[in-house]
Amino acid sequence: EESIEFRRRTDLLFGLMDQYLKNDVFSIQKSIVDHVEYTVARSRFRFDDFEAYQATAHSARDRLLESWNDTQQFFKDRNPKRVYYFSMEFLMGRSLLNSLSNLGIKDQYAQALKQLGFDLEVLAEQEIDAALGNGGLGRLAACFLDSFATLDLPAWGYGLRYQYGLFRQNIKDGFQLEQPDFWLNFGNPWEVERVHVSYSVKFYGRVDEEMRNGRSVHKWIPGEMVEAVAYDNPIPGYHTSNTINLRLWAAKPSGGFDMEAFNTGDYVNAILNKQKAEAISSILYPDDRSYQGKELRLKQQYFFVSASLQDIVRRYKDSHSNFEEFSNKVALHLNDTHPAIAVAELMRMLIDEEWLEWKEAWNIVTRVFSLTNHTIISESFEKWPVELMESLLPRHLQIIYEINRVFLEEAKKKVGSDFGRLARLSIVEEGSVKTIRMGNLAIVACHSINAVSQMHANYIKSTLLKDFCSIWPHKFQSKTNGVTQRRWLAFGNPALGDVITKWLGTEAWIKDLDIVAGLRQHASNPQLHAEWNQARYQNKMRLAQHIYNISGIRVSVDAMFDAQVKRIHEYKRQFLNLLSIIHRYDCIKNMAADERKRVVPRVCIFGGKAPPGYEFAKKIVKLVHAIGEKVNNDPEVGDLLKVIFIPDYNVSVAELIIPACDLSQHISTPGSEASGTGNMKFAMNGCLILGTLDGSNIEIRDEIGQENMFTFGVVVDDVPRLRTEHRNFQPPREFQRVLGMIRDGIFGFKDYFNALCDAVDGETGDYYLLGRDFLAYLEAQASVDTAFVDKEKWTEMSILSTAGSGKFSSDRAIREYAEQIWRVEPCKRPV
Ligand code: T68
Repeated sequence: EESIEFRRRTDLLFGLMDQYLKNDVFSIQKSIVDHVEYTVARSRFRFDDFEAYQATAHSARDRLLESWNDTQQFFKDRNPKRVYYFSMEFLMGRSLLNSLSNLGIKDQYAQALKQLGFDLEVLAEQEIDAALGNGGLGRLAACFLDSFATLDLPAWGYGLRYQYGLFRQNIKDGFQLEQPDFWLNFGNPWEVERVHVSYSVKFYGRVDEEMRNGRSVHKWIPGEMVEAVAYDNPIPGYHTSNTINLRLWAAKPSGGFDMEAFNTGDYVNAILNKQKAEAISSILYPDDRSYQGKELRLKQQYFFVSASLQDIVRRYKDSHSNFEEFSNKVALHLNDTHPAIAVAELMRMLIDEEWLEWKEAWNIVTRVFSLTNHTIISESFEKWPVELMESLLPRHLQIIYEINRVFLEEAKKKVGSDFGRLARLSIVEEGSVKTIRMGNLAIVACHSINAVSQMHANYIKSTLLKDFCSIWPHKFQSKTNGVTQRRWLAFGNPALGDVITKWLGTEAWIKDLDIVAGLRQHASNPQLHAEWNQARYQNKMRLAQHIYNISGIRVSVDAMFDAQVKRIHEYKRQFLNLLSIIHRYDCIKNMAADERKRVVPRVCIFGGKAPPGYEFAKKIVKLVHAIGEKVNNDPEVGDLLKVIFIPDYNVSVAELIIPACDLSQHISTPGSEASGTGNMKFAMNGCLILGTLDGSNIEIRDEIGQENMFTFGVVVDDVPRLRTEHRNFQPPREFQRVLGMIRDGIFGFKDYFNALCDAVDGETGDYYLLGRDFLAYLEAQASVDTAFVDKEKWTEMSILSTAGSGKFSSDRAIREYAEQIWRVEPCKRPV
C-alpha cells in the first residue's frame, strides 16, 4: 500500500514538475507580474521601478534555482572530485543583467518588460551592489566563480554573509566620510536561506585530555557556541546548463547551548547575550593592508571555516564510509591566508572527531589544501597572539604547536642548525608578544602556493618566501590573474562587444577569449575604426552624463578620458598622477594663447576608497577635490583640463567607467602591486595603459606589445638600491616646483597636505620613489598626448589592446588552477 501511495505521489509530482519554466515573452511577463503580486505584495496594476526590479529578480531567480537544483543533483550522482574556494571576500556587484545574460534570456526579459512599460536597463540600476569585498582579492574571487560555472567545474565558493559590506564613500567638502552599507535592508532576491543547513561553531572553553584504548584523546569543552546558517547564492555559467553555488554563512544565536544562563533568572540579559552572536557575520573589515589583530576578525575566520568544513565533511560522508578517498574527492583552496585556520580545524576534526591518527590526518591535510598569496607587503601577514588563540581556540593552538614541532624537526634535516633560518620558518614567532604566523602555517600545510603574476612569483620567491622556497621549491608556482570577459566586456560594454562579434564573425570569444587575437588582421581597417570609435563614443557619452549628474561639471567627449580608479594607497601612487596634473596645469597657465591650442584636452578621472584609518589615503581624496576645485573653475583652462573624483567606486561604477576611458593608469612602484586586475579590464575594453613595470603590467605588455602601451620608470631590481641611495638624490626642479605649489596653498588647505609632501621629499625618504620617477612619468605622459592626436594610430593601438588581452580571461586562469593545482575536471550537466 505504501508503495502504491509512493507511486501515486511521484506520478503527481512528475506531472507537475516535468517542465521547466518557459522563457517566451508572455511566460516571463506572467512570472514577473505574479511576483509583483505574490512576492512583493503590490498591486499588479501599480508598481514602481524598484518593485518591478524586485519582481524581475525573483522571476530570474526561479530560473536559476531550476538549474541550480539539477546541477547539484548531477554533481551528487556523478560524485566527481570537487574544489571548494574559501574566501573572506566575494565582491559580486549586481546580479540581474549578469544572470539574465548568462542564462541567455536577457532579450526576452527586455522585451517582456518593455511591453509592461519598463526598461530593463533602468530596473537593473535599482539593484544595490553586493560589496562583500575590498578590492582586487574579493573581485578576483567573484570572477573565478563565473569561470567555474562557465567551465562546468564542480566547484563551490564558501564565505561570510556580512550584513554590512564595504563602507559607502560619501564626499563632504572634498573629504571622505564612511557610511554603513545596509545592503540587505530591502531584502536580497539572489540568495536562498537554508534554515536546515546549519552547524554549531565553538569558541573559547578548555580542552580535557584522557586516555582511551591506549590513545590520548582530546575533548574541547567550548565556552560559547554560535550557529552558522547557510545562504546559497546561485552562480550561473554562460551558455551552459550548470549553475554552481556560493554558500555564505550567517551567524545566529545557538538554541541548545548555555541554557542554564536562563535559569539564573536574568532572562532579558540572557537573550541579549545570545543576540551578540550575530556580530560575528555583521561586518566586513576594511583592508588597510596592515594586520590589526582584532579578535572579531579571527572569530570570523574560524566561524566560516568551521561551518564550511563541517558541511564538506558531511557531504563527503554521505557517500563514503572512511577517509581514504577524501583527498581524491576534495580540493580546498585558501584565498590568501585569511582562512588559514582551516588547516588546524581539519586536523582537529579528523583526529578528535573522526579518530584518525596524526599521520593519516596530516597526510590528508597536506594533499587537499592549496593557497594563493596576493601580497608583497609583509605587514599584511596575519599573526595572532598566542594568548588570544589560547583563549579563543585552545585546541587549535595545541594542534598548531604539534604541526610546528614536527615541521621544524623535518626542516632541521634540510637546513641543519641554522637557527636564524629555523626561527624564520617557524609557525610560532617568539618575541615580546608570542604570535602564530598564519602565513607559515598555510605554507607548511599546502601542497601548492601560488603567486598572482609571474613577476610577483619571482619577487616573493627571492624575498618573503625565500626560506620556504629553499626547502620546498616544488611548492611554489605562478598563476597570473584573469577577469571574466563576460561581465567586463560582453555584458558591460555591449556596444564594443557587438563590433568584436561582427569582425570576428563569431560570439565564441565570450567563452574563449583567445579568439580576440583575430582582430589583429583588421587593426588598420578604416571601417572597423569607425565602428570601434562609434561604440567607444557612446560609452564616453554615458560617462560624461554620469559626471554631470554627480558634479554638475560638463566634460567634453572629445577630450582624452584618463582614469585611475582603484583603492587608494601610497604604493599605487595616485599622488604621482596628481603631481603631474599640477604640472600640466602650471604649464597651461604659463602658455601663450596660441600655444594652448596645441594642448591635448584631458579629463582626469579618479575613483577609489581610502581605508577609514589611513590618513595618507584620505588626504589624497581631499587633494583630488582641491585640485579639481581650482582647475575646473579656471576660465583660462576651460576644456583643456578637468579633474573629476567619482565617489563610491564599486563594481557598478567600474562597469560605467572602464568601457569609456581612453587611457588608464597603473603606476605602482615596481615590486609593490602583486598583479593588478583593473589593468586587464581596461585593456580588454580597448583602453590604452600607462603603467610601470610592475605586477601583471609586464605580461600585458608582452601580450599586446610594447608599442601599444606606455611604460616608464624604475625597474624592480633597482628599487632596493634606489631606496638606500635616497640621501644622494636631488629631486628634479619640476617635482619641487609642484610640491611647492601644494605647500604654498595654491589649492587651498595650506598645511593640510604637508604630510603628503613630506612623505616624498622630507627626511623620511621617498619610499615609493615618486621623485625618481617623475621626469620619466612626464615624458610618458607627453608620448600619450602625441599618440592621442594621431587618431588613426590611437584607434589601432586600442584595437590591438583588446586583441592582445586573450590571456587575461579568468577562464584561462581557472583552467590552469584546475589542471595544475586542484586536478578537478569539468562535470557538465546535459541539457
Ligand atoms: C590584491 N590584494 C593585490 N587584498 O593588491 C592585487 N588584503 O595586486 C591583486 O591583483 C589582487 O589582490 C588579486 O590577486 C587585495 O586586494 C585585499 O583586499 C586584502 C583584504 C584584506 C586583507 C588584506
